[in-house]
Amino acid sequence: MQVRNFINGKWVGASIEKKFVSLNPADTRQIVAEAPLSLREDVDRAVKSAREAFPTWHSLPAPRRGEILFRAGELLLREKRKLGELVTREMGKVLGEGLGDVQEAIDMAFYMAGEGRRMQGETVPSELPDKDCKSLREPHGVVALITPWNFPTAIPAWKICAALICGNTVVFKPSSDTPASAAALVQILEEAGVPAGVLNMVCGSGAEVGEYLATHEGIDAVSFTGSCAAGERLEGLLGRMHRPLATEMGGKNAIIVMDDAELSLALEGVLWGAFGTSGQRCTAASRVVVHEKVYEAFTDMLTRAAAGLRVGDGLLETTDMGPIINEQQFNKVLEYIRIGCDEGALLVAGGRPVTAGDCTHGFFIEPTIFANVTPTMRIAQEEIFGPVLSAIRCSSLDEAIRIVNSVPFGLSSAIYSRNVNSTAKAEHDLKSGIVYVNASTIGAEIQLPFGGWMHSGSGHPEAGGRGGALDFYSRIKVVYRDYSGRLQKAQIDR
Ligand code: UN1
Repeated sequence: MQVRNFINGKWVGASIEKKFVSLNPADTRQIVAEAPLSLREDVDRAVKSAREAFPTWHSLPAPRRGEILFRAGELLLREKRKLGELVTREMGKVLGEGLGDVQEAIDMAFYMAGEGRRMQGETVPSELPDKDCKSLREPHGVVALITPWNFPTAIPAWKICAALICGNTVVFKPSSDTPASAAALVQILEEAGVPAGVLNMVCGSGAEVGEYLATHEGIDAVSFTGSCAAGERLEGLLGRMHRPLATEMGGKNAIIVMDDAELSLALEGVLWGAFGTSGQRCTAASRVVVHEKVYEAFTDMLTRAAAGLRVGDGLLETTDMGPIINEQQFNKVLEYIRIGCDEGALLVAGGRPVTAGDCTHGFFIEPTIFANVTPTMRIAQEEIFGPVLSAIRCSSLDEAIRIVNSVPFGLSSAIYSRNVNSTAKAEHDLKSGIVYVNASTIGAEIQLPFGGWMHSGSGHPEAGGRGGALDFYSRIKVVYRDYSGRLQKAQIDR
């Protein structure tokens, strides 16, 4: 597939002929797409096109913008199978998850379409007579959206749908690992009737075009999901420019398993959290903190179950876990497995690349579990973003919560327990943007805000719900209307 940039309603090449390739991580002999390696001039063109389209898009009533998103939802639904297969071929996650990725985009399109008829501000009473007080939502203008490869349809859709319904125009830079999935989403929005210039896409490297786009003078707000290093750099740069920025970065999510947990349920949850998407979710569980009374039994159960997971091409029905996205991540995960061994953790499952049979040409790693991990080891503190789980022992709920909270990240956490008081305490004391009770750390739904605390994000949650995406993609204007015909002084005339 040949991917092109999408600027001012046209699919165009970059200003130079240079391309990069997107490979199937399950079989790197297969090229999924070639995409343009854009230059700064291409970003300039995309920003200009978005700026010019802004006034008309802004003045289109939000319910009408919603109708376009609704059509996009219908088209995504129609193309779900094809798009899901593309996600699996390009990113590697198993087909069920590839389809789930598209389902999140469908849900978001329909949800944001409905927001076009709500888009609430507030109306409150004034302390003075003959005076109205209200707040309105206004778009920022042109927003830059920079997205990762792990949810190649869902995360771009979260951002694009929310930005558009609020009346912004968009310049979108997808991950270089997943340009084909990104282009397929943009094509659907084009077909749904998003006018020329309202949504633009520029492919290329983060270093060359990502930062240039985020700091471009024609951009009014930026949303970034990706690595901590890149996100923190943007936080520094954009902070100085007073430019609104939402960052969604790393995680070191943990699941607590108490001695009164239903262990078979916890087992399924931990496996799904740790090895779903090959551990390549910001919300993946990379630590399990287990009460000492069930520690041996539970880690044995986990070890046996992990060894039974079938690794392979995500398009095959027999596959439980797909590959790692690319060689760099593959080497990083293997490096962390070496670090875990060197730190003295006990490798009880996996730990090696999978190269046999159909896996010869892909980036496959066995589902890996370390036991006897202590909370301060690097494998228990740093984000790995792969199928590596650390099992840590604890002797009480308080200790478990302390361990979970001992990392600089705070995206998602979970507790398995049948004691209502324990789960209530965990819900209250766990320091993360999302807490799951008797459910895994993954599976956030789009109608609520999604975002992390501390190093996981800048505290502007995205996705949906009040306090989520609408608050980020719009800015508030407060209007006081005095119809008394005389000077009234707030706080004084009372
Ligand atoms: C991410 O990994 O960045 O909660 C997003 C989940 C998904 C979204 C994950 N709905 O796992």
